[in-house]
Amino acid sequence: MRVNTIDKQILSIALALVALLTVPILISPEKGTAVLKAVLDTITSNFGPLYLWACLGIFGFLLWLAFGKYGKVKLGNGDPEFSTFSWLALIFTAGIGSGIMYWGIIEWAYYYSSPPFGLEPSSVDAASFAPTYGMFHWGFSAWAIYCVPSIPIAYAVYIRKSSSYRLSNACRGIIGDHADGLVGKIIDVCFMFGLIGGIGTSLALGTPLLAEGIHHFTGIEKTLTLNLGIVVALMVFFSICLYFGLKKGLKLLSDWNLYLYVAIAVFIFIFGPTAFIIASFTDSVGVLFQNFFRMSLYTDPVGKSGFSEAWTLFYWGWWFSYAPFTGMFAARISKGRTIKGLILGQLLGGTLGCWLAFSIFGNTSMFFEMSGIVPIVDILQSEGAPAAILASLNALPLGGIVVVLYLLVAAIFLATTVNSAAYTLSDVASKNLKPGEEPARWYRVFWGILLTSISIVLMYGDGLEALQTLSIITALPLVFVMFLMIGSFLKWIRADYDIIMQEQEKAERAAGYSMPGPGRIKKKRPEKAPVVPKTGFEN
Ligand code: NM2
Repeated sequence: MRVNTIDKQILSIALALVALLTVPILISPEKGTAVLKAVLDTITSNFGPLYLWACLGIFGFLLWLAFGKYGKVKLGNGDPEFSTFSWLALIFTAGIGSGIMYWGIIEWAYYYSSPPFGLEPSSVDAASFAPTYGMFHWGFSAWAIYCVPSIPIAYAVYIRKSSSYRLSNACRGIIGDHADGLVGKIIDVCFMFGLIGGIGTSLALGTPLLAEGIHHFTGIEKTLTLNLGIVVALMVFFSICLYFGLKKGLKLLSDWNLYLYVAIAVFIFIFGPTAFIIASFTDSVGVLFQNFFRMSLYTDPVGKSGFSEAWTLFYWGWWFSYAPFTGMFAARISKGRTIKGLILGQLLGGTLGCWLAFSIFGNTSMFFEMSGIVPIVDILQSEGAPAAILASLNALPLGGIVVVLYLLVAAIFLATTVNSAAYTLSDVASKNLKPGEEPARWYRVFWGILLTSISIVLMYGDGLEALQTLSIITALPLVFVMFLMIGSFLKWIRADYDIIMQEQEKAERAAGYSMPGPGRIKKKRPEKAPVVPKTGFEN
């Protein structure tokens, strides 16, 4: 067993934090959840607005960056490694797990029955905000949270020529050599803590959905044992993949999963309530743009409905918890793209992918409720979200097949996300790895098991509330780390900008054509341009 590459310091701090979160629930689910709830209340009452400002601020910052002079900076020489389409697909599948299969269908129903802004439950106004809020929580400002870490990380690696994709390394502009010391370790632990919380949330939501499916087809009771069985089955699957490093197989699986996801969406769009989907989507876009700032900064300080804490803070926490992980991944696959391309690609591509789910799946389910075909809200309140999700799908033409495929996509989304998270965690909690060397196999499997075990504890606790708590808690340190990364990046780019542009222009002149990739710099065509350069947009 290879143990000399394990970073014991990082590992023990991360394990201690995990224990702090889970042991109280294990000892006493009620008291444990109450302790977490108390921590949550402290965070939301003191830092709630910070999460909202951070998300909006990050979104504004990215727009400024993309459309300002720094947007032209190319991260690394040469053409992008992947076509824009594959690049977007990779970013989407890394950052989106089974969560979208869950919330995409049912989120509207929560907002419809308990709407924001003091609206009447189940009213027409509530119905216009219901699908809009889902699109907001999975829209462009949310994707801004995902996108922001990718820029300093890519900058550190491709321009500052560092070999590490770690978060601590991307903060080096501000913290200097402390990145290699205790401060760096603390930052990396924050990253791990966040990812554990984010993945725990995805697993603890995805598992009951799969359990509902199994119950639906086999009649097996939905007990904790069934949930455990599913998590263990997933664990065995991850362990095999992680142990054998089945990267190619996993990539293929996740590609096909995305195609299947799109195919189901297209099927529902055509054979479902097409006119309603289009009308409701159109309405929601209008409502969202009209109310974007209202929704972004809604705290309800007097009414104290708790809407923002239960939803927007939960979501921003969840996005923040995942963001450094997806940022690291996006940085790895974005060499050769401009900052503008990286930003617009992630904001637009990611939003489009999520809106596809919310507008097609969510509006279909909403249509069934509104036209009295399936009482979705009643099912949600009496039997829970997974039952309401399956009831929506079942009401479609070929409902049985749609349910099976849907659950398959959810399971694979979950599996591929947990798998790569376990891989990344084992990498960050290692040291002295030679370039190209991978963490020990058993260590990868260990992280996979740890992640899944946490979700078991969470399911044992107090359901949705515990999850909402976990993501918000684990995200808090990351909000500060993100600011550190942005500061570091700005310091670097201010210092490097003139030299980068000179070199970029030199390279362009030598190549004799304008830069390829999204957001390419529009330059006059060279007089003679016999060969059309590859742009990366071909497929
Ligand atoms: N986010 C995108 O399960 C999932 O879809 C993971 C969830 C952070 C809301 C990501």
